[in-house]
Amino acid sequence: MTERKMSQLETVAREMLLSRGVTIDDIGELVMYLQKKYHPSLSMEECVENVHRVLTKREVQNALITGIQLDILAEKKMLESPLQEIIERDEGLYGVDEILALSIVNVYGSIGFTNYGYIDKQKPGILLNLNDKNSGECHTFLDDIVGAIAAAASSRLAHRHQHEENE
Ligand SMILES: [Ca+2]
Repeated sequence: MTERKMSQLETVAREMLLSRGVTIDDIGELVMYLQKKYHPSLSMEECVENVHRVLTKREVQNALITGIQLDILAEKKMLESPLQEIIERDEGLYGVDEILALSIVNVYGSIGFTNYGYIDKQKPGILLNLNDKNSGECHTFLDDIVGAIAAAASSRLAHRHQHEENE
């Protein structure tokens, strides 16, 4: 990645992501999972580069710091009822975690939405760990955000490949 000055918001968002056990490589692997069937020669480096690019977007950073903060507060049992119980139990009908993640999904066009739906059903790699309900951790928001970042990075990658083919 070329040198550039990272905003404080981006630095914090990246630190929060790491502190919750999710690396850029973990998300890169999800991108590989989504895209390898379309681009057989795809490298892990290219997947990771696209994840880095997604993380430079302000709407992505905002979703990250908001979602992770709510997960942490739920883990510490610091939210008020009934939100505490809803987030702690990851109640299926809540849906705000998915809505927050949608602000990320379409940053690079609508195929992000298809990728997001697919990866949310399959739950490969890090998404399986984040969905482990016996871990004592709460990742009600983070699992959707991570899936959405991977979906957006996949869209970005697919768009760029399309441009290369048309040239
Ligand atoms: Ca969730």
